[in-house]
Amino acid sequence: VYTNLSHLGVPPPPGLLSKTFYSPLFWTCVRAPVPPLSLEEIRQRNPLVQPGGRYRPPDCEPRHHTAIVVPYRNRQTHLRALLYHLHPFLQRQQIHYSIYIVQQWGNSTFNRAKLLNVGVREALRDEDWSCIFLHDVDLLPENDHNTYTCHKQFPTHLSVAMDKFRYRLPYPQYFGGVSALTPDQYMKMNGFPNQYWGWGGEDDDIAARVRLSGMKIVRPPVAIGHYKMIKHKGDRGNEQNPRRFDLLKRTRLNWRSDGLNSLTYELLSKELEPLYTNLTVDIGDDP
Ligand code: UD2
Ligand code: MN
Repeated sequence: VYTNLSHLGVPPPPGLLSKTFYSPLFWTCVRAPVPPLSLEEIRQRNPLVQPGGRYRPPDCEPRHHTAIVVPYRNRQTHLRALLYHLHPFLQRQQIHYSIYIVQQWGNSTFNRAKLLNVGVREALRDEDWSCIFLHDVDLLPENDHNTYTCHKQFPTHLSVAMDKFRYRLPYPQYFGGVSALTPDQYMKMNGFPNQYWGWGGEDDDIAARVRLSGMKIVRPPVAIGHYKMIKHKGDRGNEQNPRRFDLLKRTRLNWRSDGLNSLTYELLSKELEPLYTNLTVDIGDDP
């Protein structure tokens, strides 16, 4: 059912359907990219969030237990925007959750997938999470119907419609941005690759692992999986990885030996900050 919301001054999503008639679910809200608030002000707005960025609905027994794992280095304003939006969003969904920021220590080349492996392993030390979300720091969910829960059988890709890609899936196997797995699904595919240093490729490798381990990717409807990506330039220390195409040719050979079962790192600190659990980790460098 498509509704005309133009009388409310709600703009239609670009590039989708007609200019005047569209589902109200397309945009239940539009995220302001960066909130003008400090971490302390965000904390005050979320009085029920416990140290470590943990929350449990006070008035019911939650059916979902979700760890949010964010690969991170030097993105302070994006982190504030994420926390500002995500905490109220998850509380409205009545989820028992915790937010983990996995911070790569030092100046070595950034390695998103390895940081995600570390985050999953450390999160599972804390709790028996029923679902793990892998979440870019710069993506803000725009539709409350996009529930942060897992599919029983298959890994989920959530960020199917981003403003960055004009609210469309850029290509069918695309798995970047925000995804979710149960611990069982994660183990079944031997986690994520550890060998992708620098930008790119690791998301396609993860998508390939899903298929190679006998699973498939499920997605919410385009109307639901709406995200804003905060505009940014490439980071220093995360330059395009020229080896990504060669690595991707070998996923089929490598996925069983490179991943969760070959993961090594040193956890330098774990702090329960008011709005998130901060894991600072030495994951080594591009050999
Ligand atoms: C795309 C994918 C992303 C990943 C990446 C390739 C989207 C929306 N996302 O993101 O999932 O596959 O391509 O590696 O298409 N980060 C830091 N500090 C850094 C560098 C990276 O915190 O110095 C983290 C942060 O959480 C960021 C994520 O890594 O969101 C991905 O890096 P990006 O945002 O620079 O890459 P982008 O937007 O092309
Ligand atoms: Mn980004």
